[in-house]
Amino acid sequence: MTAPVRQFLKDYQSPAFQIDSVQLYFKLHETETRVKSLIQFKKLKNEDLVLQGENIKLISISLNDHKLSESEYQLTDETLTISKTPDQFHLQIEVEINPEANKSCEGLYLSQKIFCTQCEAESFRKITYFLDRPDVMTKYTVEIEADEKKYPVLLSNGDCVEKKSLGKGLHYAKWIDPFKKPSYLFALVAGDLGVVQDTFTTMSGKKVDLYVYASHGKQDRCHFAMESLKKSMKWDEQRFGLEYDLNQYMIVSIDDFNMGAMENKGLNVFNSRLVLADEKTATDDDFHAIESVVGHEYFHNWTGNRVTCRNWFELSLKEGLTVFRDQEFSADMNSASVQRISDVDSLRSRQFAEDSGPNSHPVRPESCLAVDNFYTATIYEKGAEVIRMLQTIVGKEGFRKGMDEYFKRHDGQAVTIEDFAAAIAAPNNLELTQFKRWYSQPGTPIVAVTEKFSEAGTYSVTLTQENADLENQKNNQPFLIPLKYGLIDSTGKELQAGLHLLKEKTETLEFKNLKSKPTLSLNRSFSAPIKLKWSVPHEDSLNLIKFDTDEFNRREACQKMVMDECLRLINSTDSNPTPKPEVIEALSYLVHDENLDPEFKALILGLPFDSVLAQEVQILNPKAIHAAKVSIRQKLVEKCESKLIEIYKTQNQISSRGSRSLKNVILSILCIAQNKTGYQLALDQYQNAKNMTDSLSALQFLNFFDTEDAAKANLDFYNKWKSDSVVFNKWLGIQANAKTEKTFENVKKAMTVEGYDFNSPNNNYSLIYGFANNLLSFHDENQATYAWYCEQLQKIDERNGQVAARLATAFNLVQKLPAGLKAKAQTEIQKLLANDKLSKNAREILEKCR
Ligand code: HT7
Ligand code: ZN
Repeated sequence: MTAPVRQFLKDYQSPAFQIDSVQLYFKLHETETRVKSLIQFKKLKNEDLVLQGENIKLISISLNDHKLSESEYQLTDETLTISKTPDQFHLQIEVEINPEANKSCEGLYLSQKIFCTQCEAESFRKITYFLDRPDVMTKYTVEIEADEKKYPVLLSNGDCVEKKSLGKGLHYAKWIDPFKKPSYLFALVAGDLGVVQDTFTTMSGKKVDLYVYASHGKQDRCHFAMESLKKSMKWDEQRFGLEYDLNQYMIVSIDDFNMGAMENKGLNVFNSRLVLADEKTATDDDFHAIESVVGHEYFHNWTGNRVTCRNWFELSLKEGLTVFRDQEFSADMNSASVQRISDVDSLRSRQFAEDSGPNSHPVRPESCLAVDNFYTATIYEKGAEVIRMLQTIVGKEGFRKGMDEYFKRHDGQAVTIEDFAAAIAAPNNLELTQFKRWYSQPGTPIVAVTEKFSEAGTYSVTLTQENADLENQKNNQPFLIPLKYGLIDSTGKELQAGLHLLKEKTETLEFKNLKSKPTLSLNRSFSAPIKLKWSVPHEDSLNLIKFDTDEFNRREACQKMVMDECLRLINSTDSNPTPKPEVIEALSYLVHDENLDPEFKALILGLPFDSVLAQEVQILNPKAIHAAKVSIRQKLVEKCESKLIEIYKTQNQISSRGSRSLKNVILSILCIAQNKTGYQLALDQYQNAKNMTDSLSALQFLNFFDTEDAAKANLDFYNKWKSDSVVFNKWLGIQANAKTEKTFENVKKAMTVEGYDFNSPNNNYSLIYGFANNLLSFHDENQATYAWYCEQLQKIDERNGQVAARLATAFNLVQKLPAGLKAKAQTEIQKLLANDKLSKNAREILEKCR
């Protein structure tokens, strides 16, 4: 195998050829699909024509109708080169591919007897030879021929202009996409599918036909996705003035998919877990995720499809912006503060973790081995935060003007992050040189906060960007940090609120004529993705917890207080450290607060995720992390057991998302604390559950008890759902996340049960990757967890490098492991790297972890 080549952003060259149009003809067959293409080229630079192609068999190639002999082109494993071409010409290429043998979920493959494609980022080249790069955009005509019985539904991008029977059991469909697009947005689906249909009338009065396809019998679970689609279409018109441009929009649900979903023009392909939902099979969180991802893929139609990326280093141009748009959509459809809290929780647990480990990279990376490794929390979530900061700086209206300018300048083009920033800046007269460091400098900025109050009534706050290094010109220059803030007095009255743009390494803000030291609420709504280094006096925390008008910071004050307490317990040399009474007192105050919205109350009572705590310790000790959380829960239950049970019972009478959320947080508190009533309530909840939210939560909390009834519930759930691919994954997730002595054994057993498919990315993510994220069970010096994990990773890598690379990220925290575990992990990583067949995807991640 040839060593993978590192690609660099700085080496970008514009394409040497343009493609004026492409016609594709697919003769679908499970093992011998034929693809004929007719491609019209125009030469732009005096260079060879180099087409990309991988794992495809070339049958024939002609240039301007002249069949080329082998001496007239050069073929390698990855390219087809024609040295001398006319200025304008057409190529006809025929290739053969084997979808059934393709287990990578890239290119053209079969998922449960459905032909489907996944071309982003560089997998169109697994379908035919092409200029497979996002800055080559062209118009596609697609003809499909297939067995009429096995594949009655034949879909591609754009509009269906012809459908007919060909006789001999075959049929045919022709699709034309009137919009130019890059090859990564090409899609084809063929199968025996059920459908739910609806329409949407756009703001200019055009009727659009909407379809959600899924395997037969699952149509009833497609309605929520359809409603989400209609809401997304309306929202994009209202918020950004963006209207849908084709006559139809299709979503297809597929079981075998490497990621969440794909925004192919007019023909989205979705992982079934993000389409199929009804109360019986989907949790409230699933419904929320479906609404958000349906929105995300829909919003790509403008941010990604109409205006795309010049090359993959610019991926955040479309992903950061589209995540920002889907977050804003979800905030408008639900509670805005709850949405912001969840988005930041996810950012902290995924992106901050990534950014503090060996695979940290800037939002616009400068090099890579595998383009697929760009699909990270940094590109998506930090990218969205950068856009959000721009909106905070110019205001919602200014941002809308900038977006209008962006589409005016770049519709139909493949552009860069620089182009986007320039479009936002123009109508707002902004100078963005310093701001753009957010795109080029990796890492989470740390801002240290010190406060002073003088007798003369002046309150001053000094803010210092700790990782800014004025000597080092490269990656440590001060950021432009938009900080929303407020000052409140001891009665909770808001004295001032504003936005400060922190530009220098150190700045001091002064507020005069104050009667007493105010409480500072800083980085309200998480206006900048930073860490604050700040020891907040307990009275200030309480003041914020009780009175902050910014709901995000109200919850943040509580999280910070609990986080500091967890860290104190984790780092304590005491063998059985006890939580401070004032922390338990504050939590108890919140438990008793009758005025809190239930969903918000559930969030404010939540403890920081393990992965967030892990970022703050020098040496990872999952047992201490777990013990700290358990002890806080136990003390809280000791203090207010009856109130907790009362809240559970009251909320259990109400059928709403917020009530379920609060009741299940209360149940988890009781169960983690080994409370007997909690156990009984969890059993009752499991047995009487009317929806998946309740039954799954109960099952999860029963795992805290090693009882026969808990085991019975686990088996019952498995038996009920083993043939339902979406729900079966939830069961796998429960096995993986359990915090018991038997978790590792149970995970290994789960791989052998009926229903487990080692080729299914979802099964592997839920069980194997899920287990790696269970810090307590995975990082266990008494078990051979790493050897087992790497064995699975290696086997998966042979078929699917993308899934293997995701699994490899579990070792991002290897440097934090205690010596014994670190040595074990590194031995296993070295073994993987010694295999020269290891995919470049997994290699790139693991090389940084060793
Ligand atoms: N734009 C989509 C990316 C995607 C993808 C990338 C690599 C391999 C498989 C993939 N499936 C989907 C997803 C999105 O952000 O909308
Ligand atoms: Zn996306």
